[in-house]
Amino acid sequence: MAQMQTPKYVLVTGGCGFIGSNFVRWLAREQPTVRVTVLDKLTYAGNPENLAGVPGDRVHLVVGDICDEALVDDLVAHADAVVNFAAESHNDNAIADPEPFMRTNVQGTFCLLEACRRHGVRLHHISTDEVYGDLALDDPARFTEGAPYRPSSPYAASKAASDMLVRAWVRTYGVAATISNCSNNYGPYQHVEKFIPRAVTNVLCGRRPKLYGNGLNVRDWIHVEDHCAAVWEILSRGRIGETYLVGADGERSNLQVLQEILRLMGKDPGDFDWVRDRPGHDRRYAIDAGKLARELGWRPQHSDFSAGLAKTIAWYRDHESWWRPVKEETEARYAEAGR
Ligand code: NAD
Ligand code: TDX
Repeated sequence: MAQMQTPKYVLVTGGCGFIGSNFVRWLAREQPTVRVTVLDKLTYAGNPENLAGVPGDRVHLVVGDICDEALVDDLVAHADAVVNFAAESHNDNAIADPEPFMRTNVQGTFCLLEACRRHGVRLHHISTDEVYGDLALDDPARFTEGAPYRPSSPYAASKAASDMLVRAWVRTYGVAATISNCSNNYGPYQHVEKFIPRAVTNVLCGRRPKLYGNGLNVRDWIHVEDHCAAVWEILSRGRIGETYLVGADGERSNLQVLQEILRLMGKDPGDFDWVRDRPGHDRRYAIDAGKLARELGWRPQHSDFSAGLAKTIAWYRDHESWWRPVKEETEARYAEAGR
């Protein structure tokens, strides 16, 4: 059954994080009649400044936890759709302490599903390609919607668990939910703990970027704006109960990405440090987004990775006051882990 009704009141959880805040800004620009409530706990990864400039009549911020049953119940009751971006999202943090990942990613999704069930509200759940595990570097295959779940990290396992809950709530209770599993996003407002912003801001502060292991691990990069457009298409026109993979044919090794950053920033291609590998480091992710293209006509607009990267570097150069306050503590955490 197609979801034909365009939502007007959308609850965006995790809307002060990287992708959630890009989605709220995308909605304000592309769907100006939609009213948004953001529910965000403002963890280390959430920053209300990420919503600066979005007109106040379009977005309202509620600071709170997706595990808070009473709060979630009240907010869901007043929405006609929920998009769940709220999550603990960083693999290295999950390796150091998986507990918050189980709470927010698993318990929090359960709490949202129960509220959506009680109030008959549509849910779109944001997930990741990491639930499918990894592919060999020389494997011609890419992930499709039917690929088996084989998470290899605590973070991926928590996201896989949340997807399973969503599927079960659709089947058993008829909750009107969809899931999207996207590949690695890049763009403005990404926390400096993540690979691309970490490397760029390291160069900007005179530090050498760090490359894990042998640098040959492959990630499938997509610009965050393309992900946001895909989420809207699925939310407004996707088939209930379906999973859609989102990706932009952007496979590159970490070494290639880092050397492109160094080139664009006028540095020598060898100006980085090799550091010890991440335990359980997935080798390669690769997305086949054919279903999304065929069913909903979605196509990525930011197909020139170098151009997108150059704009992202310029954003970090122009927004030092945004990332500088958290840079030292982030690098101190990495130093403890030897990375
Ligand atoms: P992020 O860490 O930048 O943002 C997460 C946001 O959720 C923050 O604003 C944080 O304050 C909020 N949050 C955390 N716990 C919460 C809780 N208990 N209650 C309410 N709010 C809470 O993450 P991101 O990179 O924007 O990722 C968003 C979603 O997209 C996640 O579900 C992630 O798994 C998924 N995803 C991310 C990528 C990527 O490349 N970043 C790729 C695919 C999927
Ligand atoms: O300094 C670094 N050096 C490095 O080589 C960092 C921080 C990372 N890496 C490597 C590890 C990964 O192979 O770069 C790659 C990307 O690392 P992250 O930015 O930590 O992303 P990843 O672990 O691939 O997960 C991301 O994509 C899938 C998001 O953080 C997840 O939320 C999403 O689900």
